[in-house]
Amino acid sequence: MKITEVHIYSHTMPVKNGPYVIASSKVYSLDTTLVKLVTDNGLFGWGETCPVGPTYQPQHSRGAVAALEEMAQDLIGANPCQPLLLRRKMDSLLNGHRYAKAAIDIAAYDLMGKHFGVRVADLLGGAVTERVPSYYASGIGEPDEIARIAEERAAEGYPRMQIKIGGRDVAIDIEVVRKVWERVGGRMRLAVDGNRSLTTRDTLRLSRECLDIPFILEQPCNTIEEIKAIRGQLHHAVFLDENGEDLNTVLRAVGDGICDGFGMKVTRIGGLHAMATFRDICETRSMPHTCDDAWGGDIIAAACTHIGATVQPRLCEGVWLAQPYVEGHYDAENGVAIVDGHIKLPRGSGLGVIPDETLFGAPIASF
Ligand code: 0XW
Ligand code: MG
Repeated sequence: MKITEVHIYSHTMPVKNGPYVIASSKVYSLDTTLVKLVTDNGLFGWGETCPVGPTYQPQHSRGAVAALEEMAQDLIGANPCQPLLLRRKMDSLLNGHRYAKAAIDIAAYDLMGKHFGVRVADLLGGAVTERVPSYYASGIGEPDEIARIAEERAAEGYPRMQIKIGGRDVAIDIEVVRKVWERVGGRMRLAVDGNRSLTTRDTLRLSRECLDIPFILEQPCNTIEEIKAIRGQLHHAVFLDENGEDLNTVLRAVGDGICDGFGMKVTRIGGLHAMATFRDICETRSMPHTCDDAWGGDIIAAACTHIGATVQPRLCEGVWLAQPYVEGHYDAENGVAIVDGHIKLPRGSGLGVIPDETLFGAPIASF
């Protein structure tokens, strides 16, 4: 099987009940980039990448389009059933830009699954569950409001909630965490995510003043060095998210004992092929982790769910989807959704999602 056509689409997704506010971004609408690969046997596969605005990570939507345009012509003729060789080919065409390469990688997995008549989760090693746990990310808000949201999500069946903090007096963040714990303590596992915004001083205070509350502290400070400096004084387990930029950084963090787990993004690490390697590194060292992306529609949602379904349940911190913040689906029948805090693994071959491409308009570039 050979790639004969590459089409790139851009699609705007307004944030439902927006803006979505985290310490590093405030977003009202996101531009997602979709890729359709067509092969010589008449199959097609879809990929997607959608940074949550330009300041969450050093990635942005127009960067994704430019990187894909840089590589696309030279991907004609490549075999999508060889994701390792495809990655090496992309690395020979463009340095870095894993988040753009991820869209090609995801489309290749979709194609491979369709070609062999199996689900992407099978290609990634096999699903251990048909119902993947999700988690809810709150956005930054006032203590009573976030506690109310937590109560609702616990009642819905979410096993975990991520409380966003940062960008203000840490005393308010401490109050948020306390109020959430008072309302839902024990009913949901909690993560407290600073999205790189806290000083080491405020991180230490938060951990010290919430000594009695069991949460994991996600990406509190901007750099690995800051986190490393205070790690020994913290009372909470620490997960890296934004700092987990590539497999080499993951190896460093695991090897040096810098963290206790990861919030991981499929596109940041380079796609499903790299994500499977990440999952196996984490399993080797019993490191819990999420399988998320920063944002995206049904294609990203399906990719995250397929890899999430292959993670050992004791290490699976959940699959986050933007779906609660997005109106509608690309695929009206098989769209990926969170129900009772969990996500059903799509049934069809490949990703199991076939987008209605009329939603995306004409491709912005075709090769
Ligand atoms: C909650 N997320 C998975 C989605 C947002 O884009 C940010 C991210 C995180 O954990 O930082
Ligand atoms: Mg995070």
